[in-house]
Amino acid sequence: MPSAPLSRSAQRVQDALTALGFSMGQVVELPATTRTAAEAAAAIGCTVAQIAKSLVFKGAQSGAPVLVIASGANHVDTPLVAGALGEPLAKADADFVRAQTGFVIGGVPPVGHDRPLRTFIDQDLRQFDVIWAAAGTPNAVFRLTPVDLERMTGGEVIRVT
Ligand code: 5CA
Repeated sequence: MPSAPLSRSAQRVQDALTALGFSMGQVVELPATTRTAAEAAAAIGCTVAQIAKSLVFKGAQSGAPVLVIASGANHVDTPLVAGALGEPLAKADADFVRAQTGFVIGGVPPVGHDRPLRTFIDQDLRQFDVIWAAAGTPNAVFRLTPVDLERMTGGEVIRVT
């Protein structure tokens, strides 16, 4: 069965992946919600830990956005990220996330943002052969490897938990 065209935000992520040379990364839009890591894991049929969740924070002093891509099983310890960043982290609200990335919470992808974001990657994701990340909407995901994720984002791999 031919697949339906991707929604605009999901296509934007697909285009970013293609432009970055990750042509094997195929964005899929699922009938079920993938808004949270648990929902995404259930819809995909993988473990929650294999979901690369994209969390946006704000540098408390600079006000700059910070992207933390963490294993869905981990609760991010913000002081650990702050240590790597060099300033404390403040919470980002939904409007900040949308304004800084161009995507809504639950669909924030690791790449394809309006502008580059300082990015940190949870080292725990390295244990998996395959992981899944959000692709622009709360129904869209794509499959990748931890090495792909590190290469496409240029993110710094750190302990987050
Ligand atoms: N699509 C899935 C994974 S493929 C996804 O995006 N999951 S997530 O965990 O990366 O995105 C949801 C995250 O958004 C939550 O873990 C939470 O950190 C954040 N979030 C949810 N609601 C809010 C809110 N009101 N303000 C700020 N952040 C929020």
